[in-house]
Amino acid sequence: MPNVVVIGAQWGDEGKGKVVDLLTEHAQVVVRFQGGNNAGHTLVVGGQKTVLHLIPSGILHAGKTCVIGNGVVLDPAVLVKELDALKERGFLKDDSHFLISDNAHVIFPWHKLLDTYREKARGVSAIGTTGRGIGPAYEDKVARRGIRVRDLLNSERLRKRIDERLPGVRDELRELCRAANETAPELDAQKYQDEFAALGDRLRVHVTDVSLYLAGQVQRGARILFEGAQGTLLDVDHGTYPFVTSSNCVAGNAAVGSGLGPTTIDKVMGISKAYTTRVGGGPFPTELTDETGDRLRKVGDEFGATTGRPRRCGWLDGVVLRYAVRVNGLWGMALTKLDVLSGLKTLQICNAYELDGKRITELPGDYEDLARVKPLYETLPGWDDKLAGVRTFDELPEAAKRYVRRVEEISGVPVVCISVGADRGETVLLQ
Ligand code: 2SA
Ligand code: GDP
Ligand code: MG
Repeated sequence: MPNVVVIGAQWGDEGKGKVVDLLTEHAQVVVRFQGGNNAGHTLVVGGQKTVLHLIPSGILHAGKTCVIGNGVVLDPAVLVKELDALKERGFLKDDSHFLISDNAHVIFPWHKLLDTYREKARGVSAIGTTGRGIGPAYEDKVARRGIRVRDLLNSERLRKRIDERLPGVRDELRELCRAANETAPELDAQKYQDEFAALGDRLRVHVTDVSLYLAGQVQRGARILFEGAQGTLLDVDHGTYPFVTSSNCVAGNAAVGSGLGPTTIDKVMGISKAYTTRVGGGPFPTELTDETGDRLRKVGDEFGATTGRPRRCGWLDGVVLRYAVRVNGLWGMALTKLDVLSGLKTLQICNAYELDGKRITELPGDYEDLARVKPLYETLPGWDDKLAGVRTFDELPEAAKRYVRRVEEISGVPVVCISVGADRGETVLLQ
């Protein structure tokens, strides 16, 4: 296997965790390069479920190195909890198999407060964030006032950074709380210093120059797997702005967020569900607010892996997939949750939109236009057979084969993997 980037081709939760876990067998290093613990990546192995928020989805494989790149925003308390839980279960025996970039930015409690109060202030136009402080932490990074993992390793420097940042945070929180008729929470610099310096001490053994480490691995011929979080349509540049997350989720950021050059990347694999989901606000042309949508949510167990929020569900959107192919340079697609469609008499795939009476086949750039489009569907026959036991393409019912082939035609890339259940083994490999 060459160096592969795994990217969500929709609005996240496509099953990236499952696919990365599966592909880790053929890699030596797995890297998260953007996002933070807004992500919820679910792995099921032998019926046992693991939900990861920060640690790369290769962690269940002994002997592989999992890496958090500079592009991630890191909540150290969440990370320590995740590490402890995995160690308790017997994973991560060797500390040198988990590395954190010294340049990754840190999420502090005030980022979460700002996230929550800003969402409240937005009222009906709230983004529907996960409340994990992701946006405010990335803002601080870009504003050149962020606090990085390297700062946690020196308590005095950490205090200096906290003292520099807190006055501005206090002002903004006071404003937000005044508007919400609430009392602004107290922010205690000493407490933050003590708490985060202790977390820094705990993580110190894992912290390193990740760019340098990865370059050495590439030189040695190790295969690197890059694990995207969220999805293409949540990308801050290429997604349905402003209803997006605050990082670049597309494949190009795998290089920036890990400190490797783009020439390191050989292939980009997109992950798409056999239908579509979205959590949070923003346009979603193929959304189903009827009983079919409810059925997809129930059968697909579509609830947020981080917040538990019900996910919005709808038909597969081919316009979105073609867009994801373009902006990520996808080589192939893994099609997940095909089993969830079993039992539906007919299936719909959107292949174009109607906007102001005109048929369009590309995603409109303006989210308000996207909110107005009417999806144009083609109808395909469904199938009744349960798919969980299927392991080869030939074993699929004819209607399911036809559905997969149509996805390939519409998206323009081959379906290289089909997932028919949450478990690692419930997979059909086509290439
Ligand atoms: P944020 O918190 O600032 O990144 O939120 C901004 C938007 O990005 C969406 N977002 C997500 N969408 C799908 N899945 C995500 N991870 C969790 C999961 C979500 C959950 O795996 O299920 O548990 O609710 C994720 N993270 C961010 C978010 O909904 C906003 O629309
Ligand atoms: P990620 O964020 O892209 O890693 O995806 P999530 O873990 O948030 O959501 C995907 C959900 O679908 C998880 O609960 C997975 O266990 C589950 N899942 C993944 N692939 C399949 C599949 O092929 N069939 C079914 N039924 N569930 C799946
Ligand atoms: Mg998820």
